[in-house]
Amino acid sequence: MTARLTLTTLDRLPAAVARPAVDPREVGVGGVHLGVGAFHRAHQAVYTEDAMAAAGETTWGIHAVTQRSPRVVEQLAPQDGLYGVLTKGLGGGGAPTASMRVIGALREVSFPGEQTGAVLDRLAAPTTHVVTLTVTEKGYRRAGGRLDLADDDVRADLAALSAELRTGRAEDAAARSAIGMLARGLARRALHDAGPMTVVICDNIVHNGAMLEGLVADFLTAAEAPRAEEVAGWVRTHVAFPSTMVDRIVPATTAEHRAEAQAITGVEDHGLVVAEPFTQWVIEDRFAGPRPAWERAGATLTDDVAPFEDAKLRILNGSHSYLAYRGAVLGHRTIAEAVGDPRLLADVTAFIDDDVIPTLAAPPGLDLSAYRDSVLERFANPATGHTTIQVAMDGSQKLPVRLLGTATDRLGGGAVPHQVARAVASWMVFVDRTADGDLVLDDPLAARLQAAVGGAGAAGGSAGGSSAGGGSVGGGLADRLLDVGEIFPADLADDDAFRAAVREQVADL
Ligand code: CS2
Repeated sequence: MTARLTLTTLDRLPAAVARPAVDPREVGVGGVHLGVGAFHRAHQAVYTEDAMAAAGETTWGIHAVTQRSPRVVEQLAPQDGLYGVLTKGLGGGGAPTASMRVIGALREVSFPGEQTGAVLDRLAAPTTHVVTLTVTEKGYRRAGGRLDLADDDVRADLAALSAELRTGRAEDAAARSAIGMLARGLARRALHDAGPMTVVICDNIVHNGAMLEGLVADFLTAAEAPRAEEVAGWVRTHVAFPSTMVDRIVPATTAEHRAEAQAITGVEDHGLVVAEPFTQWVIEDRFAGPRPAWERAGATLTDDVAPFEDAKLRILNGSHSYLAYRGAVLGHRTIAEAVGDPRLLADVTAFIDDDVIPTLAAPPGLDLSAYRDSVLERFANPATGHTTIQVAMDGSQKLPVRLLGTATDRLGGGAVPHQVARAVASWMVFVDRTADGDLVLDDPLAARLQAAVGGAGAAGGSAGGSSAGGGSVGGGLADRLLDVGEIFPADLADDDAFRAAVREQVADL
């Protein structure tokens, strides 16, 4: 029976395995994270651990909250919160490399259900100074850029907050949304006047800090209780919401990854995450109170995140989605295989050069063409095994951030964004193929999209996809998906030049 990674077995690991930078036994909780998926464990938690080591601090341990299921708690709690990061790179000559380090920064792990009270108390504790979030684009429960007050989970969290504000007594009903957990925690902090807090959003969303601040304000404004405005005022003056750009490719962990890690460590690690060597974190230098010395762990603090954010979301993430959809339809299982396809490499390079870079202001010291090359080189790393279908998830949430802003800017500059149109068409053809059942559409709008595609199909057979769709057939698919208002803003969907370009590209694909 193979031993499991725990504080006990930690000291027996082979020398090749890097131990936690700070002894987890010495670390106290100073932060909360909402959405403890693989990306958090491979990114912010690593920065936080290294920041503690660099600054000789032990007060930035993380209370990590999973969102959707208790699975991560079941993985980490029996391991004293410990997990490994398996870094998969390419050495000289292209030979794959692998290194293992164990992270000890997660000191508490909880699932909102019966542990909501513990999370809210952590958010309200004077010793907690930062909250980070990675709940994915769809996790913020937005509709039209604002908080979706018709969302059942949001309404349930609002009812819980209203009850606490009315009675002044802790209301620990299970949190049903990340935004609800956050807003309820900040409200409890306000009621106890527990000191300033900085909320650091780490999701791929444009101007993410301001977006989240607006959602919290929407939530508190919607609370039906006498003290709601007092709490909203406290949050406005005591809580900062800096924007950030986060970057590290973190594929889903597979059984092969776990076997590879166990061969290195000699222990079972149910919380293992896998990542590329590259990592970057750019944070707006706007904090309400104390924070980990993240810059001493390699993060960049800046007054203006926007150029970094725009370049990353539009060049890296836009290309990622483009390769994912084209690649999946053409049978490429991984991003590395997709970018290794000369047709797709030519398309994605033209996308970046012709349509994306003209819309960007280069961040200080960054050459955008060199950045393009570095991104495509990272995509070509086969060692991570990052799959096209993983990147293809949640397209309805990702397209506006990664592709449509570029299209709007290009049109505003008087150009027809044919390359962006081809990327959007690639997504449409992918959606069409999922309606056939040979590809999986994992998207919060899946039913809406497949109904639209089915309608397109009814309008004239298989519309797009691998078929040799003619203009009218491809046009049916393009028209019906462009009319999905939750994705395509009216000014873009109604732009005749853009619609024609997308129809043309769907027919061509
Ligand atoms: C990817 C991102 O799955 C996806 O949508 O594009 O997770 C990407 O790997 C990260 O943003 C890289 O920093």
